[in-house]
Amino acid sequence: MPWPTINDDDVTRLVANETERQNTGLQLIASENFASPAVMEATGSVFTNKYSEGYPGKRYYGGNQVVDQVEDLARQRICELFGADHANVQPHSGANANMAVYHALLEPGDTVLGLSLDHGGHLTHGSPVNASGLIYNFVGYRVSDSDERIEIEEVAALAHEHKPKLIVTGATAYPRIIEPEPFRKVADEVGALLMFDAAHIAGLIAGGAHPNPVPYCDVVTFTTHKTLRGPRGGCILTTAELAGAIDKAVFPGQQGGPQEHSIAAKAVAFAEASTDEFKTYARQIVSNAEALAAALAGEGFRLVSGGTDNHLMLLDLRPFDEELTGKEAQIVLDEAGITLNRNSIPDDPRSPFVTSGLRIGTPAVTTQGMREPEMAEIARLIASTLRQRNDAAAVAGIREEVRALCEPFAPYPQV
Ligand code: DSN
Repeated sequence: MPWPTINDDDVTRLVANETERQNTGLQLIASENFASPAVMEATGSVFTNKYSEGYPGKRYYGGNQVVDQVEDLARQRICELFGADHANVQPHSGANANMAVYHALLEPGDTVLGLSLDHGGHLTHGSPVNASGLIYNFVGYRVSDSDERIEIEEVAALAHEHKPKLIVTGATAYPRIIEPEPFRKVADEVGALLMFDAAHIAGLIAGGAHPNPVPYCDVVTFTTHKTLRGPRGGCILTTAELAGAIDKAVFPGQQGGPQEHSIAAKAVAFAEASTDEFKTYARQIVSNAEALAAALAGEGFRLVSGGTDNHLMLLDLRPFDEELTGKEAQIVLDEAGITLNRNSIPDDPRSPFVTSGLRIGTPAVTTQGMREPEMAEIARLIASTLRQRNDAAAVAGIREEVRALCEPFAPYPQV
C-alpha cells in the first residue's frame, strides 16, 4: 500500500500527552465523558472514507450498501431506546441539530421562547451572537429570583404574551429536572410546537434517571457525546408527521455529506446505552452529583438552586471568597489537574468571560468508576486548591494528590 511514509511523531506524542492528561486528572466538565474503546474503534473505522449524501435507500452516490445498513441500525436503536417515531442521526453537533430544527419548523423572524443563555440556556437558544438569535425572534425565559428554578408560570405568561411558533426547553447549565409535561401544556395553550434540547441529559433519559421528553415533544435534540457517552455528534428525534421536514432541513438544508464513521459509533453507543449497566451508570451520575454538591456546600460554596438533581451543579464562588472569579478559579484548578469550566450564575454581576461561578459535572468521573467517597475527596481538593491559589508549591502538591486519586480509576490504562 503506497501510504506516505511519514512517522508523525508530533501527533503521536500529542495523543500520548492528551491520554496522560485524561488518565491522571479529574475531568469535571459537565458536557464531557470518556467514550468506550468500541465507540472509538467505530469512530476510527473505514466508514470515514465514504460519501453518502442523502438517506438510506436514497443516496446521491453509489457504494452505500453497507453505509445504509449502519445508518439504519443507528436510527432503529435510538428510536427503540427513546420510543421515538423517527430519528435523524446525521447532525454533526448539537448546534447543527438545533439549527436544522429551526430551519425545518420556522421562517426567519418567527418568535421562539427559549431559556436565556445567562440563566442556563445554550447559544443556539437565541443568543444575539448566534445565528439562532440573528435569524429568529427569540424571547428568553429565566430562572426565578426566589429559588433559581424555571417557573412554568413565567413560561406560560411569556407564551401567552408573545405567541411563539416554537417553545424550546432544555439547558446547558441548569442543575434541576425539567419536566416536559407542563411545557407541552403551555405549548398546546398557545398553539406552539415544542422542542426539548436534551443534549446534557440524553444519557440520564436513556438510563431512566430523568423523564423521557419524547412522548410530550414534537422534536427532541441531543448530542451523543455527553451523558450518553458516545462519539461527538448530534441527533434529532421527531414525530412521523415532522420526519420529512426535519430530514430535509438536515440534508440538504444544513449539511452535506454525513459522517458515517460517527454514525457507526453512534450505533455502538446507542446499544451500550440500552443495557442494564447503563441504567446503573445513569443513576450513579446523579448520586455522585448529589454527594459532590453536598460536600462542596460543606466547604462554604453556595449551590445555585440549593443543589442538583442531574449530572451537574453550579457553584456561586462569592460566599467562599468574594474576590475569587470563575476565571481565576478555572485556571488554578487546571494547574492542580482539576478540569472544569467557569460559568455565569443567574444575574451574575461579572461578565461571561470572568463570571462568579463554576459548572461542575460528574459524567466522566462516574464512567471511570468513582463513587461517593471520591466525590468527598474531590470537594476537598477543589476547596483546598482555591484556598491556596497563591501558593504555587501547594497547588503542585495538590496536583500529585489528584494524580494519586485518579491512578486506580484511569479510563484508558492500557494506553
Ligand atoms: N459546549 C457545551 C457545554 O459545555 O454545555 C454546549 O454546547
